Amino acid sequence: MTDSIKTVCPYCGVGCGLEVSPPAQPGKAVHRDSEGTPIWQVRGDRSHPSSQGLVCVKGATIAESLHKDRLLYPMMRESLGQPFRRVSWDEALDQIASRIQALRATQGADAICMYGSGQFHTEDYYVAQKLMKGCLGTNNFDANSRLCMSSAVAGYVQSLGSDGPPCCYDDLDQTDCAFLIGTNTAECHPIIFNRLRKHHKQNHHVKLIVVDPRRTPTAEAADLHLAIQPGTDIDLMNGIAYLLLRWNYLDTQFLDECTQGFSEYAEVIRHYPPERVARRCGIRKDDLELAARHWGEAKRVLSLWSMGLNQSSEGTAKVRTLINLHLMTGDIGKPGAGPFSLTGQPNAMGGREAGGLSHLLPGYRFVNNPQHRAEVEQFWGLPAGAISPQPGRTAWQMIEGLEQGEVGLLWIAATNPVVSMPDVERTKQALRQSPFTIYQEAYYPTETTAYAHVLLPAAQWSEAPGTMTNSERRVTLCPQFRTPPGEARPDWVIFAEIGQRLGFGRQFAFNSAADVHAEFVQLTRGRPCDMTGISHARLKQEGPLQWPCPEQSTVTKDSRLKSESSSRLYTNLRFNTPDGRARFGAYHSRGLAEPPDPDYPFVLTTGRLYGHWHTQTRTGRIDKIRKMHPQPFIEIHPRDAEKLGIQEGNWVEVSSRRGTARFPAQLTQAIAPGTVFVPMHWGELWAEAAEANALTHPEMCPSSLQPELKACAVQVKLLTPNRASSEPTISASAAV
Ligand SMILES: Nc1nc2c(c(=O)[nH]1)N[C@H]1C(S)=C(S)[C@@H](COP(=O)(O)OP(=O)(O)OC[C@H]3O[C@@H](n4cnc5c(=O)[nH]c(N)nc54)[C@H](O)[C@@H]3O)O[C@H]1N2
Ligand SMILES: Nc1nc2c(c(=O)[nH]1)N[C@H]1C(S)=C(S)[C@@H](COP(=O)(O)OP(=O)(O)OC[C@H]3O[C@@H](n4cnc5c(=O)[nH]c(N)nc54)[C@H](O)[C@@H]3O)O[C@H]1N2
Ligand code: SF4
Ligand SMILES: [Mo]
Repeated sequence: MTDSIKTVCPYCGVGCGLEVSPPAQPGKAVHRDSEGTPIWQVRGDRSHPSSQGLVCVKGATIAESLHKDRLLYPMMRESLGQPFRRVSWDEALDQIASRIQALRATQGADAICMYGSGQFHTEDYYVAQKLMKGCLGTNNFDANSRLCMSSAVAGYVQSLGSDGPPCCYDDLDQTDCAFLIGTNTAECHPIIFNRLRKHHKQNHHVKLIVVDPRRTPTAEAADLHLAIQPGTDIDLMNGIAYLLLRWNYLDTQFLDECTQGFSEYAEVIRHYPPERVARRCGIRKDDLELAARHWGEAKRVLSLWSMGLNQSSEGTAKVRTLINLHLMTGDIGKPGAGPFSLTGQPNAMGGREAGGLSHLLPGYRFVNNPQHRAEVEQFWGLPAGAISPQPGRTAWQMIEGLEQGEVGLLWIAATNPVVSMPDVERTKQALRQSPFTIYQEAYYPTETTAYAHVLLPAAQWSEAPGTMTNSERRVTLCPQFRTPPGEARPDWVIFAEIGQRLGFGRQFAFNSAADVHAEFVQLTRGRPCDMTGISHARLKQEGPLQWPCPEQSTVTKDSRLKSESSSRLYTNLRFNTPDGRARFGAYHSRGLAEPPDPDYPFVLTTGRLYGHWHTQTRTGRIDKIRKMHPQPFIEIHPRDAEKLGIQEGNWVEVSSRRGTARFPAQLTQAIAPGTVFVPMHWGELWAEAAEANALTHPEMCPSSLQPELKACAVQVKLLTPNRASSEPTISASAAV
């Protein structure tokens, strides 16, 4: 088709290529959604190396949500609860700029916070960093990736010397043993899972191990499912390490030449004999031994993980313990092997590259490194000392800052914290105290709208050009192919407008997203994520490119040659540490931050469903997906249900020390007794009192500062009389 456009799916970190074409095609009926509105047609892009033409239901239906319930104009109000009034962009931006100036003068720049998102383009991230960390001089920029990837980042940095998943999707076809831990890949990264599943089915020697307290669709496909007790991952992995050591499956040459710290680790794993580990994890000793046997015997072990490891009060330790296993057996830096963190959001990777957490600077740099700060200050044309050496507030620390009156302005963009933050009641209470909240969003309303003083309409994916990097470090250009509705503007343009109003004309004189990108990649020169060879023009011409991609990297027609240079990291077995050796991390598990007790006897875990995306701002507006997952629910084991007198479909009330929610019960053997599961997708606009985060707590990993969204203690009781099942409702009246 001549007038089709290639782009990347704006949902998950798999980053599938999409090919879109306009609603009206010559000689064909106009393509419309179920309500009759003409919409773009979407299909998989066969030429995209990451997905080879495949898409899941979310990517396939994306066009149905883009035009619905959009935020069209800037709006403002003096205080929460009042109606918003429409204002011009000039009025809104002038107000914001003068608020910022006033706060800098009275409370200092650290009273200003921005909370962004892995759904930004890299260009948005970069301009936001420059504004906050460079020009304002506060590192108070964090993103929802803090709730998502920060343990993976910390684990990679501490073990391998640098962030960056070392693997690529071709490894899915080349592994002998796939070890999936804390990831429901089948529902959350479906196109990766399809590829792995195919390889597994076609090659009988290939083993698939899944570690998850729930028997998810991912676990259903496994040769071995280890249904461990929530939070016992470190015990399990140290137990596997114990057996690898005992059975002598070590790669001693790799250990000697490429690693450091094994003897301290060997001291720790001595305490993990199989009987003890099996008991702690709640699994059979035979199964534990089988897992270790599979790992030890495989020539190439590929591990995949996501939130089951990261969202934990010991997330970094979990990630490092997994990396330890790879270091013991030398399963890294070669095809089919390696510790592969699956990124959740479409551009969480780009955020890491552009400095999108409160301790990072662009180009995999750190704010607490004087040389890194000096390099960035110089490049931005700012005086020495312009960038603060202190890491800024993390997502949750911004909430605490509001509570303490230390935050005077919170700018939220491309995330819906009133649903997705832990302890959402406390989050709402803190937002009610916020002197000035700016919310930059594509849709209206969302749950967070009710807590904003200023609403800024953002142009979303398809309406503004930019780039995104997927889990395998592959950068795809997302061209603009639709007109933004109303007065919506690209996120980076809004940030640059504020920068200019604050007197940084030179720093924000960008004419296009391509300009922003060209400047950003200069800051990656010589860094692990070198992208100086990537530009909008080259991406347009050649298609997606993987980093590292330094400037001199030549255009080669032979894609195998091209991928050999960048598809895997550490192929020379030199890591990014000062001595080039990877580091073992030796940890005992500290267990859950809030273990169950007689008052709150169940462990609640939370997560995702195949069709819905997070807080439903898009997928809740798509009929097909609403029908697929019509309402929230709680999964409970039949044995627990029986004790509580709960039958299938009964309404139950779930309470933690922080809040309460209500769900119809789904009885299933797929969850272990003592554990219950609730999907995270239903905020107060989509169902009554069904918020997973009404229950969760913000206790975090001391290293990554990522909250433990995967486990809290709850009580469950039958609600009588039974409430009739209420249809999910959407109303704009989120109370403040
Ligand atoms: N359909 C869909 N796909 C998505 C998203 C979406 O909203 N919807 N969001 C994207 C994003 S941002 C992310 S971060 C990813 C998340 O992708 P995943 O991490 O795969 O998804 P989750 O459902 O959050 O959690 C994964 C699994 O962790 C398990 N788990 C809970 N506690 C533990 C534990 O202590 N140990 C272990 N080993 N496992 C545990 C849960 O039972 C759950 O099955 O998905 C991405 N893809
Ligand atoms: N209990 C529990 N809580 C969780 C999790 C969990 O597993 N359990 N997972 C956590 C994780 S991993 C994540 S990633 C978060 C996700 O949580 P959120 O980030 O809150 O979820 P989204 O619904 O994706 O919110 C993105 C928002 O950005 C808007 N948007 C889309 N495109 C654009 C754009 O281009 N510009 C602007 N300005 N706005 C745009 C969307 O309309 C939407 O409102 O949730 C976290 N919270
Ligand atoms: S797997 Fe992820 S990137 Fe691919 S189509 Fe589905 S949501 Fe989009
Ligand atoms: Mo995420």
